[in-house]
Amino acid sequence: TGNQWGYGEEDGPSSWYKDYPIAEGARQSPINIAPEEAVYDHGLPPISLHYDNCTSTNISNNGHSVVVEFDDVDDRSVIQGGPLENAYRLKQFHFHWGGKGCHGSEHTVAGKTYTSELHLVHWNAAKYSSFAEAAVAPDGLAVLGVFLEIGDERGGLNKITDSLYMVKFKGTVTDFRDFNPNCLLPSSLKYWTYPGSLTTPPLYESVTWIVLTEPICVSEKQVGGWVYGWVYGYLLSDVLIYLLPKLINYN
Ligand code: GRE
Ligand code: ZN
Repeated sequence: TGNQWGYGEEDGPSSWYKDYPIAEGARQSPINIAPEEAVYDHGLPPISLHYDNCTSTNISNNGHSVVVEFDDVDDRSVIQGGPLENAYRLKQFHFHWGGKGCHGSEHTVAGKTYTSELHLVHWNAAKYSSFAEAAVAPDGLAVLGVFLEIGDERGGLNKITDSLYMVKFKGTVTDFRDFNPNCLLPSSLKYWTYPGSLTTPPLYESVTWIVLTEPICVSEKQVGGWVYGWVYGYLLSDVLIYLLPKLINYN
């Protein structure tokens, strides 16, 4: 089966261990976060984010998600503080979302799923020389997780949804400049943190998870256009079918 993983009945998470035995490892993500069981650590500093306005480069459809990539040749866009020993560089962000009537978050909080989950992926460039090298190291990656729930429109998300028609097909890429992910963050940076893994194959156990406790709101209309063809956060076909009224003309 090689790299033919997915989220269907045959190729979904419960069969990933066949090609990726680490799926049965000891620090796999996602997890259910039990706030009552979380221990408050007074020694943990706040999370500090420095995102530059000019490091985003492109948006693409990799067949599993929509990904926005960043120029990571220097420390212009970084996360630091919290459990991290040094600054980690922003490499990309992507979303996990659901289908009609299904929630798409990967982490759950006291058993609750959210509509969608944003992952901002950073790597430890102070210690490793490339993203690929960091991705296999226990302290290589730091992923900031943000829950999305339905509520008021989130202006910052429109620049992304307005670009989805350009990446309708798996493997398509288009320019995406001057996007500052600050516009996708809640006002509070209170977080839960734990050592975990990538949530998709190759499932490397290299991620320090920093999951924000406060979700952001997005409107039904903003997220509604994303769901067709996707179930439980999983792309079923190679085609991202995008049906927001304002984009119907493009399809
Ligand atoms: C993913 O593919 O969903 C992923 C990454 C990197 C870090 C975390 C994560 O590609 O969930
Ligand atoms: Zn992810």
